Amino acid sequence: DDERAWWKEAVVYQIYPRSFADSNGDGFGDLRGLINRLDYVSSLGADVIWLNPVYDSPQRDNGYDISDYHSIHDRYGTMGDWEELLSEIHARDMKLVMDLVVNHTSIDHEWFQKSRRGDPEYEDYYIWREGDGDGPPNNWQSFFGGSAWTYDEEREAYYLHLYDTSQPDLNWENEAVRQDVFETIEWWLEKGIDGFRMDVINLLSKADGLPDGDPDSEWVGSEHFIDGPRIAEYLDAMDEQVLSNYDVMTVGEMPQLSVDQAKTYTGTDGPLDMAFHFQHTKLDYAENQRWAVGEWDLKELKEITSRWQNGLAEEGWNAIYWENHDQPRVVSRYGDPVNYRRESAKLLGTFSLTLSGTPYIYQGQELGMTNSPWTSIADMRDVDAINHAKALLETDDYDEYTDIQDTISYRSRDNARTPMQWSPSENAGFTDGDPWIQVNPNYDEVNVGDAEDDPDSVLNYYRELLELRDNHDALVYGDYCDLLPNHESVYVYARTLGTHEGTDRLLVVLNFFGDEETVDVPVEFETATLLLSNYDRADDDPTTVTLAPYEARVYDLS
Ligand code: TEU
Repeated sequence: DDERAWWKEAVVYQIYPRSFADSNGDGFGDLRGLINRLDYVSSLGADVIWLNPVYDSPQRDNGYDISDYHSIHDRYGTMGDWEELLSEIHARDMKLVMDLVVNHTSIDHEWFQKSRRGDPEYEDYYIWREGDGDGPPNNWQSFFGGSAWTYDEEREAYYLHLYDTSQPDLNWENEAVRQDVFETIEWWLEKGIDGFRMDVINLLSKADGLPDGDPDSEWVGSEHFIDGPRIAEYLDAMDEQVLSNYDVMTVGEMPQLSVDQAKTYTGTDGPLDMAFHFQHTKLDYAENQRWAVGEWDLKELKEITSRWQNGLAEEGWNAIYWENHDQPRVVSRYGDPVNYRRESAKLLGTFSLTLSGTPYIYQGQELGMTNSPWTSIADMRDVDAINHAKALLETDDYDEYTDIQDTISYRSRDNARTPMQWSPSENAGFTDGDPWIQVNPNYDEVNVGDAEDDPDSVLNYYRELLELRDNHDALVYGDYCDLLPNHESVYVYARTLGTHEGTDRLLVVLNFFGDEETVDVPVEFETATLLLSNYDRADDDPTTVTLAPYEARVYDLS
């Protein structure tokens, strides 16, 4: 909707602290390293930093397994470092959004330790059930593979974990759990942060009786815990009791989110500002399977994008992204990392920065970082990829690791987690020690240092994109209209904003593949001027446009 708000005008830069910058040589990124690099983030033109979890954690799922919500994991630094980080971010006129992970905690959290011992105050903090005969209470699956239930010897019962076995789901039906979580949220807001990215926040409410799920669905059980029966009540209470007292932004991460649900969550009366959906991240699945890779189709991307752009035009707000710490690198998925790395990285960036919604850029995306050439599962660190590799080998379809190597390498979340590439020197300038995960060997070509010196770098193009968005309200508040929905390789859309001075209209023309393409655009654009292209272009007339491979152009008609 077109009501103004700072978080609608913002561009968010996501930082995965473990892989961003290591200041003390232990091979693990830290807060000091990040503080030292804040000028870089600010030079990009980013308004908000979303920081992945830095709370105390045994790091089984890289910090999404929290053992203490109120302290900083020691390898990241101290609370004092974090406070300095916040004030340095604010000093640069940027804002800080923290990750909120409250669907589950770590098994090391004090609440779980007390719960498993049957401490009366905490016994109902998690979802404990008796088994069904010799097996788990129901057929729900963990997102990381295998049953969503683990038997605990101490409590002599099963606990539910929709993610890793070390990530037990909190029991949101328990009022005490809700109040503890709300207090945690308030505690961080009082420290002065500017918002939250809420991990799997549409999974909090589980259906009564925890019934078996459809065994053929993509995630068995999900119809009983996605957008569950009490989710609106929980999130509305969180908003009323805490969030609404602060001028902060909130973005929900919501697996399997539909447009209708997004309107409820992010509309005027909804508890959140915006939400991440996943539909465009599944275009390269084969047969709806994450661990199978297929060809992707631009017409499907158009359908999905238009559905969300138009669906939330009046009510709700989009969060726009290609990459995050869970997604492989976008150039390796929807671009061409070999022949047109720069061009396709710029094209994909143009798409993200010219849509309606708040754009999110993941560290390294602005360099056109690519997937890593994994040669062995031993080099991988992601619990998700490692578990699924095991699970695939247990099926009858595959015999040995080489049969699944390509799929695991392509899909592993580790692709997003290789160290940020700062320079062509050893370990890409990320650390003086041994990095916790190997550096992508292309760092000698793809790195900040070289990109700074090159006017045609992906980095400098991203800077232009952010500036373009800053200068054109139509890119933030304008309507979206797909002008060429049936074309299989070129995407053309307009962003239009009526103001009292007149109409501000931008035209975005994107060739998503590696062949030259010629398209006609509507005659009203005859007089438009070219604002930006990822090729060196002088011609202004856009009525007939011949586009080079992965060419992107933005025209101004006002
Ligand atoms: O991820 C939740 C999740 O299931 C998706 O992001 C998933 O990875 C995606 O649908 C794949 O296409 C969140 C965090 O972002 C992730 O890092 C954590 O491992 C997970 O929750 C558990 O906290």
